[in-house]
Amino acid sequence: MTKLTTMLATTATLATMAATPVLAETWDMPMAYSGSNFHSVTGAEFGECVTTGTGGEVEIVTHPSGSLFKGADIKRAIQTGQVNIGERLLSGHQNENALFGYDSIPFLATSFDDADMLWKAAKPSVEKVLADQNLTLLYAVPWPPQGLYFRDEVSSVADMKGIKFRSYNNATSRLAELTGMLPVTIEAAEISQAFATGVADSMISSGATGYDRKVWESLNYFYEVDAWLPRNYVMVNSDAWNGLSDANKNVMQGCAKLAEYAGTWRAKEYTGFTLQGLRDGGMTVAPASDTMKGELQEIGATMTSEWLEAAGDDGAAIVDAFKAMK
Ligand code: PCA
Repeated sequence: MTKLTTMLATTATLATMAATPVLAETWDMPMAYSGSNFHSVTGAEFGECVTTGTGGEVEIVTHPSGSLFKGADIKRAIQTGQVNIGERLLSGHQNENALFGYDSIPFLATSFDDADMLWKAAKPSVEKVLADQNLTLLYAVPWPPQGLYFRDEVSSVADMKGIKFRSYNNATSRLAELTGMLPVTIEAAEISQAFATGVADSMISSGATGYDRKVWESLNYFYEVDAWLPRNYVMVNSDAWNGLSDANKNVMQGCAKLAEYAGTWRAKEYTGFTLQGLRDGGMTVAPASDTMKGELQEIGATMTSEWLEAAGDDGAAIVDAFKAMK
């Protein structure tokens, strides 16, 4: 070959190499809540951001409504590498580690701003616990404030006695016990059915979840108690994370920041919108009576001391750091 043809051949080989795509990976992302829920919408946008940003090297495909794994199974699926990424309400794992329940302490952080400060205070400890479980945290988005749903009117804790209560974590089960109700744990994806069939007649949750699940078909009252604002967390299996190129890690972290911002904004917008949706569906939406509020505050104080006892020094440090920020 002449010098020129050798050069041309080499250039052609290099061009082919450059055009050969790096092997693309598909990451399935299980999510527990319905596709129309704002967390799921945010997750889908996050997935598109990563897919585009990595030039298709990492394609994220979301699976909402608990269709790939149910809420309770998502964390384990990520930990064990059955999937590389997923979203979960971390307080659902409070029985594993009390720290996971830091965002469900009644009346500690009752507004978006306070919940944000509490998250800043808790984040380093939560990230450490997750890292020990082979999980890397990407982003977290709050739910709107938690209020009480009932089929029938309730004006004091005495009225709650014996009512079947749908719970979604330890804190909600404990709240039921302390108010004399009967807790039954049910995933959000299944609550419409549970209320329609009388398996449960009440719950604590956001206006958003009641709206998504059209609970006005069965329940009639929503009392705004603003008990806490729990979060959903998007986590990655740490082995999968470590296997990414630095460039792709940067893309994912950038997309995660955008998702956290957009998701939080949506949660705020959705608060008023969904409460109006409950009203339009025929429900009475109102603040709790002063008696009920006072009684719930007392129960909240009991639950706070129980949590502090379970969460030890790390828990106390989170609450102290939060109070120092306020
Ligand atoms: N909705 C979720 C958790 C908190 C919320 O507002 C649920 O009810 O399962």
